[in-house]
Amino acid sequence: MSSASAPAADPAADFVSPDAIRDRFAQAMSAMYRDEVPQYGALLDIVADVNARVLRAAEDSAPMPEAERVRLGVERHGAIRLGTARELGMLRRMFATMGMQPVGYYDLSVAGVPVHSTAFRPADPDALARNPFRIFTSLLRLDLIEDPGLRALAAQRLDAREIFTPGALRLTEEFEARGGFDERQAQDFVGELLHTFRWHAQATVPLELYRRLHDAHRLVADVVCFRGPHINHLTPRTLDIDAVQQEMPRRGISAKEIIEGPPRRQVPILLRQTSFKALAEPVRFGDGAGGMGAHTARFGEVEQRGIALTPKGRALYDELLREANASGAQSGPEDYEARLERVFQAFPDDLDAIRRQGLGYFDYARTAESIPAGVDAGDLEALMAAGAVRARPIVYEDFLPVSAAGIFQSNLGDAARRAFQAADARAAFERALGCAALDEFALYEAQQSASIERCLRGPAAARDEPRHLP
Ligand code: OOG
Ligand code: NI
Repeated sequence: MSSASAPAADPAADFVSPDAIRDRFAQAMSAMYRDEVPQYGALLDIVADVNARVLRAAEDSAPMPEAERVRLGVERHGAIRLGTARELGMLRRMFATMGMQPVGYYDLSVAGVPVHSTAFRPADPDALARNPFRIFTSLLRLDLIEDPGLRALAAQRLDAREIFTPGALRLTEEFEARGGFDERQAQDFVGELLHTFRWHAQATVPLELYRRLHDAHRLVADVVCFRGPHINHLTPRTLDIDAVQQEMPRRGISAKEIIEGPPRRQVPILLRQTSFKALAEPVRFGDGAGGMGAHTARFGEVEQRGIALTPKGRALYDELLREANASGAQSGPEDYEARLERVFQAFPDDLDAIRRQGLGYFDYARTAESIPAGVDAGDLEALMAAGAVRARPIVYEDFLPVSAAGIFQSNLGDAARRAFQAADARAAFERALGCAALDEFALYEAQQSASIERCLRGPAAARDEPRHLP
């Protein structure tokens, strides 16, 4: 306690900012995964080359601002799968120390995968600009394992494990008590948390149980049979995913045939992703000198991000993707790409049309101190027309795991009952989380509204940098 005469020390002054901790954690995860999965390193090299080429080509016409270049260089997302409600609740508290909050709820059971998920990521634009590191985090749904005996065995295994180190648990409590980490604590915390996401070449179960769990679903085995939720991929962001796709086989990486998501366009929307196949890795089974086997979990992925869509834009996107997937599911990759491009002609492909039709989110800023005479300073469209305000697309910061799987099963029986069950599952997920997941649309909407407010209210934006489309 400080005495009445001494000025109270401001503990916040010594705290490392959550953005800085997240940045270090992201880079530590990337270094660890590069060590563990050499092909990830090869993919990073390809992405760095392709991005450098795209940036060079745009240098004269639309150079990317320095801050965005830096963000691009460190930008990754990863994915993990947890086993219990306690693990999810605890991880939410740990990610909070790094400014990562749960955004969105994804029900993957509609794609036949027994998990539901959220994305831990920074929520505000400044934090995203610093380092947008995201971890797609799934929770296994044991209730979807049909065999009650197997379900009980799995639950027992999961309840018996501890995926966090004592140090990580203690530091999280200290963070919550004091409201921040000092330099030493921040460093220790990153080191401790890293252990949770390591690969374990030793399974915690005998091969026979692994096989039974694997038969129920391979993700069940992936979660239940190991000491912790190994990171299963880390994904860099590219400015030209088609170029990366072509380059992968040239450097000995066998990519999957189709890029998931929307087709190549002038104005990228949402998210396009491609990956290379998961590796079969040697695993020792049993509690001691058990037998050798293999487990396939870890892979590589790359993505290109585009503009965030409004609910109206997203509905159009979903409808078009469904249409492209429905017609002739049997045809080959070339046919699919051609069909996708044809179907997506119904989605406007210039920024102004997307904006005017309310399909995407934009960040608005004034471009000049003064407004030309005769222009209504309270009319956004008039300001736009007069060149006094500009609109830049807001980048999509979230995920498309279900539509990426190309699966839309609207015919699974009684729709009302399914909707009810889905609501139940979400409530259980959020109880485990310890809070509601933020609504991604509300975040983009808030950013857009705040920017409009600033334009109508007042002084010019400090800068008007040319903006690279994501
Ligand atoms: C889900 C991964 C989802 C993405 O990019 O959509 C994801 C998982 O398999 O754990 O990372
Ligand atoms: Ni991914």
